[in-house]
Amino acid sequence: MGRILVTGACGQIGSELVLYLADQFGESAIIASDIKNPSSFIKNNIPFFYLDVLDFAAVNRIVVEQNVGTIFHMAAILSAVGEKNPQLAYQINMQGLMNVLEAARQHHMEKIIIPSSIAAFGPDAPKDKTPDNTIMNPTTMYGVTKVAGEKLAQYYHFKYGVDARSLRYPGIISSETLPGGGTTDFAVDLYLNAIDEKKYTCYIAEETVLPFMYMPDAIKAIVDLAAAPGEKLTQQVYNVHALSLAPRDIVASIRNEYPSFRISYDPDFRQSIAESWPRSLNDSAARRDWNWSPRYDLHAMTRDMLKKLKK
Ligand code: VAH
Repeated sequence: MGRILVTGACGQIGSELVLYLADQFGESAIIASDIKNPSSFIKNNIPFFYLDVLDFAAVNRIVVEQNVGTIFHMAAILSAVGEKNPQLAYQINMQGLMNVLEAARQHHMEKIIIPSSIAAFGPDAPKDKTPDNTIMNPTTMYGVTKVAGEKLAQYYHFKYGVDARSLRYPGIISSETLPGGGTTDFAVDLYLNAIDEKKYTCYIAEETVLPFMYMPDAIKAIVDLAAAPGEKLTQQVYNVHALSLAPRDIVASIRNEYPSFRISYDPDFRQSIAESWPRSLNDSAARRDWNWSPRYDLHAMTRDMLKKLKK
């Protein structure tokens, strides 16, 4: 069994995924990599390498020299930052993925896990219980790279037999690492400002419903998809769903512990991105094929978030 490489390991999901994988498989089985300072992994004795996923030679070198069998490819530019620099987002999200898939092909790696996103859907997809397979006309460069990335991974699977697996994440809420420039970052900002007893101006309208997932469930989903026996998988890309929440739902939940939490709403360019996405996803295939099911409801998430952020 080869070692597990996580790209984008300093990101919101990557940083918690690395710690979870090290706990499951042992620190020496994991290689964390990113282009940012890896402070937490050094403390946890997890091997860290500087890795720019645009550098194909560097990706190949780390795969060969470190005996990598599985890659969790978390390095990407997210939706809001991507709209500020669409060309960079395309370059990193597409060429980075191509480099990882090519390394998997050339070195016959065991599997590649690639997070996709609800951003792969556009305004003309069904808004509620969006199916795995439907109209996909994303209106952000990030969404374009997610749809294209899903198709590229499927090509590498059918043409070369690469075991590439994807799940479409909703907005992720977490306490350990700040989100990296997504449209859904406001959800984490709400908790942080409540803890600091600061008034928060939310850039998404209070009634705008989006799919969300608490980080422990997001980690469970990607690790369970990776661990699923290949013969159980009937598709390569899976919707996963947990919570459908509007800002006002999260605020109400926070006010159970912080009744004086003050909020105002001032939608910006990210409002139109949010409105182009589904409100909920049909994840029946993930539940059927690899037993997906979330554990956290809104109140359990809020209690755990506030407890962790207070530390
Ligand atoms: C973003 N957090 O906002 C990411 C995610 C569904 C949203 O892909 O871009």
